[in-house]
Amino acid sequence: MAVKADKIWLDGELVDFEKATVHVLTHTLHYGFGVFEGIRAYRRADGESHVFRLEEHVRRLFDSAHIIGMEIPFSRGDLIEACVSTLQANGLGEGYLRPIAFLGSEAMGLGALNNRVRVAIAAWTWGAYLGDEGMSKGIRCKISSFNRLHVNVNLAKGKICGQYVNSVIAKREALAAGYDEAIMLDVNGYVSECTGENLFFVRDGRVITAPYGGSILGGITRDSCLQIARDLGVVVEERLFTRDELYTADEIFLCGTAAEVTPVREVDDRMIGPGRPGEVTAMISKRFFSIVKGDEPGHPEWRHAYRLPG
Ligand code: PPE
Repeated sequence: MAVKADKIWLDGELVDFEKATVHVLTHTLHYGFGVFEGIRAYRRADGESHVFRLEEHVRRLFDSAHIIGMEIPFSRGDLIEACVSTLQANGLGEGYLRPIAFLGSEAMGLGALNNRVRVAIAAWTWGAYLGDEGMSKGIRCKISSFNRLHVNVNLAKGKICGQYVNSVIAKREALAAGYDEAIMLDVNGYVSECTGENLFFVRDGRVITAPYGGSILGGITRDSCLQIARDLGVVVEERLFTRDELYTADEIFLCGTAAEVTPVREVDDRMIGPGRPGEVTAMISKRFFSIVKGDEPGHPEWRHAYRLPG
């Protein structure tokens, strides 16, 4: 994903894109001690722009920082405002926001207790994360040879920079083998999530996903899909399951801020259902997109409206 924008918010002010640079001795570049978020803004059918579940994303950023013992030198309110200002400064009525909190370059070495905590927020336009064709026809997944790390190794409820090495190697392995995405098992062999998405499957009309308490990121889109499924009267289960349940699923879909709701048509070269997006997936996806982009009146609490200047 090539990124270009006019302005980036850095440590409290909007600076030119080219000037938002850091030193090569930035602590987080070496050790991964930092936290980040991915947030989408959408324009609805009536022209209203909104940031999807902005408060929850900013809350998770602060939770992630708290989990690793990092103190962000701004309030939640400051960063909510900063996210909106970044979209506005770039003239983006919709787009993707990437806030990140990281340690500065004052000292190297693991402790570096006095390094300054810095915060940046970038925004850019990001289309279908797993491709337009993947979105309409479904993607092909492979069970990764890499496990999701144990919950006492990865602090799974945090969106922590260094933890993403596990995701990146799994994603690269899957892409190199000709698949679109990797499905990761936990250390006990149960399905946890994908490299940057939570996973759901459907069997006999029920929607099943891994429990929040496992080695998964507590996805905000996951929570939205669970709520949408319940709104639609679909039975949902949060429970452990194994890869063979995926092979025999009627439908599978992935969800995340970047991936939105993306159907899966194949796992480990086995066709899922009839090999195209299923009915329940379509229902949930339709409702999701009509909340974020259409005119669905439900869940106004998920939308943080904003205006572009002028
Ligand atoms: N699991 C992981 C590991 C993950 O990174 C994400 C988001 C999710 C689940 C879904 O969470 P949520 O966005 O709250 O529904 N992944 C972000 C990073 C994508 C990237 O390539 O960078 C995202 O979707 O923004």
